[in-house]
Amino acid sequence: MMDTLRSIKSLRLSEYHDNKGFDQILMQIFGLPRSGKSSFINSCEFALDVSKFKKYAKPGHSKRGKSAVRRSHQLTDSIWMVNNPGLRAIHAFHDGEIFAQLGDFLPRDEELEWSECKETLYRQHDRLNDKDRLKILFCEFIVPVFVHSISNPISEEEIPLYKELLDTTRKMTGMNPFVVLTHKNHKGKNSMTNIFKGMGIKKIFTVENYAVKNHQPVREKHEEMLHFFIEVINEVKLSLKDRITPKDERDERLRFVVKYINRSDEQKTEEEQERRMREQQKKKMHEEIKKRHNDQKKNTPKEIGKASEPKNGIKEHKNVSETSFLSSHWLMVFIIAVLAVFYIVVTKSN
Ligand SMILES: Nc1nc2c(ncn2[C@@H]2O[C@H](COP(=O)(O)OP(=O)(O)OP(=O)(O)O)[C@@H](O)[C@H]2O)c(=O)[nH]1
Ligand SMILES: [Mg+2]
Repeated sequence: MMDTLRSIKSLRLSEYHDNKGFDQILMQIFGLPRSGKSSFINSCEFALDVSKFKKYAKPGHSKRGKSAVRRSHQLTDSIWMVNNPGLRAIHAFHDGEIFAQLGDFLPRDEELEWSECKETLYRQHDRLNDKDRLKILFCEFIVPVFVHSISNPISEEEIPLYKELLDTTRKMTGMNPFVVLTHKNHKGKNSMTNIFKGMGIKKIFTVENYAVKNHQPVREKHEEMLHFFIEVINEVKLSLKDRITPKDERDERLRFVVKYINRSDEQKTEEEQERRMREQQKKKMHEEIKKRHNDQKKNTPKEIGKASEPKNGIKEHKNVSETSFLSSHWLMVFIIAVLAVFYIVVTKSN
């Protein structure tokens, strides 16, 4: 255990041979309220430095209508954890605030309104192609860590929302989120693990956090936390091979977040366009029906006149000729009959 601890603490990402310019690992801790985010950060800190159990992680929430404060914690020379309390409910991520937090575009340790943050975000986005803009200050490799409590069951209907949140996080950060399941001793550990596996999550950790009332160091708990750090470090080293530069990645993340935020507006525009198209089609159909109706009206008197006439011209012709043929036929028979009677009368009288 001491060797593991030493290897974690001695990591210097800036000295790593293939670091692509990244010098920090930034674990972005996020999850629903009361999922155990603060306790997990405290437990991790404790595992790295037994002498230091912090009283209690400051609550991440703030006044209503304000953006939550993102508390940052430096754990080693190269490892930071940031507590992102922007996910207030599982259905409440579509405004994009949580992705702005995970992309590290919202200030740390400062309380700001989301609307103000959005303005700053847009200004940064507008300057993306500006050559004179300032150099970026952060060269951090972002590792998203989703914290969820086993005591908080996930219903069938909620699974797609969790999946969408985690998929979007993966698309933005380029890394499949790590999932930490707290309250390990609560029943339902296996089914919860399977739910996240079903969402495509590969790295799932179950932990029992230290708490204010219970922070006697326990070997098993410490090992759990250290195992988590080792897995994160290994994954970062593996992923570095496919990475570009910290600046380009940050720019890509910023484009992604702004597009995501605007996405709702785009969706609205698309819906409006669809609605207009449907209305136009309806109008066109209406006009056609009206036109047909008018045509029918115009044709009606003719049709009354033609009522006894057959509709098909050829048939009509046939009928006329048939009638005249029949009538001439009977006329002939009649004439022959008259002539025959006349002949009989004449011959008898002779
Ligand atoms: N039994 C047990 N309790 C835990 C565990 N993790 C957290 N808790 C308790 O759950 C409660 C919420 O934990 P927090 O760490 O404050 O959760 P949070 O996600 O930071 O909450 P907010 O900051 O309010 O969003 C606290 O009472 C913790 O002591 C755990 O693994 N096991
Ligand atoms: Mg908290």
